[in-house]
Amino acid sequence: MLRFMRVLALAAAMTGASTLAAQPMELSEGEVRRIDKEQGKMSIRHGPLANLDMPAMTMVFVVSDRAMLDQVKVGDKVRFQADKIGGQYTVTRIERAQ
Ligand SMILES: [Cu+2]
Repeated sequence: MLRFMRVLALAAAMTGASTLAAQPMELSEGEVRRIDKEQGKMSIRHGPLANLDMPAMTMVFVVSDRAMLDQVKVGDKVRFQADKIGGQYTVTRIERAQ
């Protein structure tokens, strides 16, 4: 019985770990269309965003860190992560696609 419980616990731990790993690290594809340094925003043409349940479109995001606005240029293909923070769609991570 004890051994059975251990196997169950291990299985639960492994399932939980793989679910966690699959979600937050996933980056979405996009292309920078506009950068507004005064407002701290950028417009991105993006593919489907699974975590926000959003289809592909071009839209404006705020950025969680204004330094991001200097890390990319208009026309750059990017990989990014976005989340809804305080009711605003926010880029929380962005990198230029290689
Ligand atoms: Cu969108």
